[in-house]
Amino acid sequence: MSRRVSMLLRHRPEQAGLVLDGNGWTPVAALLAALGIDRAELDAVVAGNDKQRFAIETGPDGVERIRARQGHSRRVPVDLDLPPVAPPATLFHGTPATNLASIRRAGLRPGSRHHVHLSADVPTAVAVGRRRAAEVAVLRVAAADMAAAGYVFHRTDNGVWLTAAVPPGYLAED
Ligand code: HQG
Repeated sequence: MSRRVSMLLRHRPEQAGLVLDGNGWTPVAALLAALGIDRAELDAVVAGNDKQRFAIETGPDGVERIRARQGHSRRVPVDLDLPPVAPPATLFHGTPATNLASIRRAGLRPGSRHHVHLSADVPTAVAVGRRRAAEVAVLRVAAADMAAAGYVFHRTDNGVWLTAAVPPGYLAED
């Protein structure tokens, strides 16, 4: 059920006839109807999600709404409206070792998402890379240097760091 919610709120809302607003929100009631579950079941999915991927709040119109905190596909035109945040000196990115040659050439690219996703610590970066391969490389990103050069960073409420792209010159391999 959690995967299905991710799919609808981040990648393919139209699959269930959902419409996301410009900031990624959709009414809780619409999602419940699309999934055919009740509110208690949705609350359990949201609360039990290992990365706290979903946020529920009451919108300005008094209607309860839900969105994914990050990870939307580029094909879904969502602006999370997160403020710029000064990053720590170093952030981390875990990736399959087979991607390294390409990353050395091109830097980190957002691929099918809106942003490159960065981790605050090495264990988290390793876990992100492990989703895709057993042999993981962890890259160090000179985030404060990037920020000093004008690159913008955001941090989602669940601690994922986002930036548009990372040029090769700001990357180092452990
Ligand atoms: C790689 C999960 C070759 C990049 C995680 C990654 C994260 C390049 C893959 C979130 C490259 C894209 C995002 C280049 C980047 N050449 N490969 N130039 N630039 N790559 O899934 O960071 O569970 O879009 O290293 O925890 O793995 O969904 O990005 O391997 O927060 O909530 O291209 O997804 O969160 O893959 O993961 P992804 P990601 P959720």
